[in-house]
Amino acid sequence: MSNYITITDVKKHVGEEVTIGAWVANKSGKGKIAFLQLRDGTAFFQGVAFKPNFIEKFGEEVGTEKFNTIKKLSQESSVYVTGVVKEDERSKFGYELDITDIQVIGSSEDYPITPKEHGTDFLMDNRHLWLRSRKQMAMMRIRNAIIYASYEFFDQNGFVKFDSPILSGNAAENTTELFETDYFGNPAFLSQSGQLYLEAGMMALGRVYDFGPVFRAEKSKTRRHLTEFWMMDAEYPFLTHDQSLDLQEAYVKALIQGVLDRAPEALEILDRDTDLLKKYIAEPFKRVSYDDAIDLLKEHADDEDADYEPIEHGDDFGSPHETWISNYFGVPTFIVNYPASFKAFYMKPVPGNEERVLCADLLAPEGYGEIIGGSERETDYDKLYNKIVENGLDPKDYDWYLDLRKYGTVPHAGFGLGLERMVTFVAGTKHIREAIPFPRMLHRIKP
Ligand code: AMO
Repeated sequence: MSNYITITDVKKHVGEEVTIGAWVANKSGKGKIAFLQLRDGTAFFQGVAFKPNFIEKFGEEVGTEKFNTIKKLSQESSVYVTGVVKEDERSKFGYELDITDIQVIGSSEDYPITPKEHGTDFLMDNRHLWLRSRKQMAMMRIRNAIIYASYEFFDQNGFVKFDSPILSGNAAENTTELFETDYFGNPAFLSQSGQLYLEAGMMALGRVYDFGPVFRAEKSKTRRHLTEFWMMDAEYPFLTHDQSLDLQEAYVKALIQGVLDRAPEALEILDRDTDLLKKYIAEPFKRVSYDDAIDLLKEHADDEDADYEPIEHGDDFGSPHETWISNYFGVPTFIVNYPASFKAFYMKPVPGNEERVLCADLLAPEGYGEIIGGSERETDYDKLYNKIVENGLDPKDYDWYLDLRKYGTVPHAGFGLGLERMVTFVAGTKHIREAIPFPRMLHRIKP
């Protein structure tokens, strides 16, 4: 077999005979000619087989047999295909393969996902195969580019990766959304966020971050919720709340830039408006207080595009409120200083106003909803202890976390970004289920 290469590398081999391991995404042609749409994960590429060339090379009998093998290839068969790389201005990819030989690796009979339209449930049931489609591959490439950019950003900004556990003896966020499991006869919980452990890491190493799967037993059946998702969590000492928002803004911009740099083809496949993405990088994010946002919503309640329920100070936002606010500003928008009543116990109150906390949710524009939740943390032992009790939690479960306020407490803040929300936003897709290889949702745990 000749030189084995991947499809993206064909440009380095123009005029040479190469072999590519690939799947047949589609096939067409008639009579003496066959076209194969080849896919190997790196790119799509067309191969052309011409019967007379096979007969010339292999003789009538073997040449005809090989050509017929190509004609009979069914969708998603795997093959080693050999051919000469040619430049081809007509194809979008710019190259084509003049096929000179074929070897079938694995056949594929009655592949369920055909080029025709399928319903979402059907595609989700076949997620293990749906992942091979052009759009789904593009989603995974965007996800990969965001992960890469995240590691790069944290590394360049002095952060140390600090892995927090998944099995935990206490809740990090909200006890109603915990997945409980049996840990040798005692209850244990799947992590909802690595934050509390990161705070311990921060006191050892300064700036720290983690990136891992988290679990929320939320019974929400929305296009923004998963029960298992991946979170990038960061924690840092000695930054003010505003400086913390500056850092988050720089981080989100770096993630968007990372996708523009590393996955431009994926954005093109998904038909994403990259001018908008560039605008989010170029313009400052908006910062608005929770109370001002409520005033704004009340003021615009009768507008034609105000597709939301009436809202009062003290109420939490629903998705329609978030969508309206972010559309109103047209750039990612931080809503700061929410009421303490519906936020987590560890947040520090706004100085002089115990009812509001130093937190911020970052709302993505275009209706993609919240992508980051973050806050400055309570640093005082007694206040934190009381908040734990007020929230109906058992201080004994948090003794180690309270210790962090006993031994050299420092001002600190942090945030968590939901990877799949970010992927959905950057990719410009409607539903979060396409942003993760195998989504876990209220009614789906298979495949
Ligand atoms: P929070 O609960 O706001 O904050 O979560 C952080 C981010 O995680 C994402 N997210 C989700 N994504 C998909 N499905 C869900 N069910 C889901 N729930 C949340 C969102 C959200 O902004 N400990 C804090 C972070 C911190 O302060 O460090 C926390 O977990 O993008």
